[in-house]
Amino acid sequence: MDYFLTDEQKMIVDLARKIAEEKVVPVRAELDEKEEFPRKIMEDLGKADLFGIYIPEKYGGFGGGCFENCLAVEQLGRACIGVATTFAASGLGAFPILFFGSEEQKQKYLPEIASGRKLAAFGLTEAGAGSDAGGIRTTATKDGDDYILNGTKQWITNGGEADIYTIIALTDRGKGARGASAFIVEKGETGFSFGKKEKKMGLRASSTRELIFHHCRIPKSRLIGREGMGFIVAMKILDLARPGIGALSVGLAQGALDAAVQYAKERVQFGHPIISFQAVQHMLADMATQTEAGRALVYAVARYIDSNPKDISKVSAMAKLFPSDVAMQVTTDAVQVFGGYGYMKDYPVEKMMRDAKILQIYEGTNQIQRSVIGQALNKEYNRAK
Ligand code: COS
Repeated sequence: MDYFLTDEQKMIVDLARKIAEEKVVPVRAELDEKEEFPRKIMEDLGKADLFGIYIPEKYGGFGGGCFENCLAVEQLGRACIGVATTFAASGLGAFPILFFGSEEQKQKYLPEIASGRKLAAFGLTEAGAGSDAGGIRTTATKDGDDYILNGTKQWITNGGEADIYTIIALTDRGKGARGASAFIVEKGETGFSFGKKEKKMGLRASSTRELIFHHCRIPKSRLIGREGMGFIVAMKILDLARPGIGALSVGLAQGALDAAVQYAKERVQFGHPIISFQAVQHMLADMATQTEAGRALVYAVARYIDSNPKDISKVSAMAKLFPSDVAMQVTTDAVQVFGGYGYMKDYPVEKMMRDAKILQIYEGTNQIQRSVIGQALNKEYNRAK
């Protein structure tokens, strides 16, 4: 399909694809096996200026938007979503500063993130606050010109590896979600440490770790926006980031489809390549159709978001929900096309199927996405009455 990309957009695709094929594919199985953080690959992405895609030129970026970011993420996801998630999570960590930060905060942090010199991470989730993001308990107590943070964030992507953390904490416990505020915390700050590194089913190249705040004192200049805006900041940046998970999903599905088609052409049974059998062809046809439908949805939503519409929650949830369900189905079917070989670690589809599961869980489970879409429909139809 031709999505009528501009020359600059084609360049992003080619660049990300080259790095994915030359730097990621050869090491992805080893990174997965050793649960190793892809530091060298992040440096390569930094040198290629890919971390700056969505950051305005005045802060050292390329000045692109959600669509350009999705194009890069898709190509990385095609090779390994552990690597692609590491890249994308730095964007998620940067978004609160980019969209809600002061000029001073943008000037201080965005050039470092755009160059890839520093990775960012976003800290919202806690042990008791996953889907119920408003249930966080980490506090930020005002003390003179400072805030003092206490609490533990859980399952934070890029935890321990990132240098810049955007954290949602309660400045007014009595107000629940409306008492939440967003802050910037830097690695190495006194009272800020990292807990256990999680051992995961998939996405094993990506670091997932606890962030522990114990009387962590930060200056008040690190508050993003105003006190009480934290929950809205979190919801809005998740709206902006969810199509990126859709793009990761499309990339993964495409990677699994590519592997399955290639294998089906080579594998001979009953005297013929298995791609000549209708049962296999129909599976591949469904995989290809679903993947293309996911891509078309992600591209359309990302382009729509870049037109700065007022409310993107519903379409953003759709752009995460549909492609991630597709990625789970397509990777599962890819293993089926490979048969017994697909279940072995010798072929990439085994890892792809393990990796796919997280796409239906992180950045809001697919049940939460359906709730967001359902609630938006309810509102729209109330308005229409
Ligand atoms: N954009 C702007 N404002 C939003 C919003 C959005 N996308 N979603 C909610 N809000 C606002 C609401 O309008 C409401 O404002 P008021 O208090 O002024 O009325 C406020 O936020 C609370 O909204 P709501 O009552 O809908 O919040 P809930 O606690 O019911 O939670 C969900 C809403 C479930 C959508 C939210 O908790 C969520 O997204 N959970 C998943 C979290 C997640 O994705 N975690 C992944 C880890 S982070 S990588």
